[in-house]
Amino acid sequence: MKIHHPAPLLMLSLLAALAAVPEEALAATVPAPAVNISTAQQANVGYAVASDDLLQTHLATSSFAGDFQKEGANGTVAFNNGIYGRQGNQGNGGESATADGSHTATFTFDTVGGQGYNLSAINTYAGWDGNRGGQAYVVSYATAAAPTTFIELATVFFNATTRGGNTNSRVGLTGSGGWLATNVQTVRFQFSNGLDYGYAGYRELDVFGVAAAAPVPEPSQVAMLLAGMGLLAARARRKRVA
Ligand SMILES: [Ca+2]
Ligand SMILES: [Ca+2]
Repeated sequence: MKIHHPAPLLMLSLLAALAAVPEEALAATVPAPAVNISTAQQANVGYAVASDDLLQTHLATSSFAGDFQKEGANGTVAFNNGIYGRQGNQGNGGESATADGSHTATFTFDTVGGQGYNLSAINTYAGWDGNRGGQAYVVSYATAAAPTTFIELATVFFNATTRGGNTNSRVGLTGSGGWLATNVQTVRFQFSNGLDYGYAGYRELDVFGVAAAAPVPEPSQVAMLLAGMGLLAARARRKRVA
């Protein structure tokens, strides 16, 4: 007596069912990061900046391209020293990293935990004694799994219009309904041209987040697969009975 064994047929059916899933549905499981960008500016009053963000607590290395010390500004140290700095004359050692389209700042976090960091927010600040307080940059990140592949997170262009006295600006990036980015090992700022008065005087870059946990299978994907197998098995049973 020939025993009918449905297992190979089941597997083929399952593969066919998976292949039939529309491409849009598969793409939807890996959404592109949606970023909310907020901007603010104020005259003659600085901002409170953080000293406990990832660029101060979990930075391993940083690298820079460009002259960040125009007009005597103190340069790249200003990005992550937890200091906003005083109002008034920003040159001659004042708290600023001057930057425009020929400037890049790259920050790589430590590898404690081995999975990178999940970012919750990035806040950036610029200020000058008039008119260099805007911000323009593209911020990208690379993950722990692909540390040399940069993914663009957001393009910022905030031509702060406060004129007269001291210009101060704040730009805030947050994730729309979740993390800003996950498993991040490196964050890169590529500063842009186009602001009035050319370069801007950046006062601080605050990057917030927590160490990422080891990856686990997506529960929804496992559930879908099990449900699909159950359906096919039930169909096979009905066919055998008929
Ligand atoms: Ca600073
Ligand atoms: Ca900081």
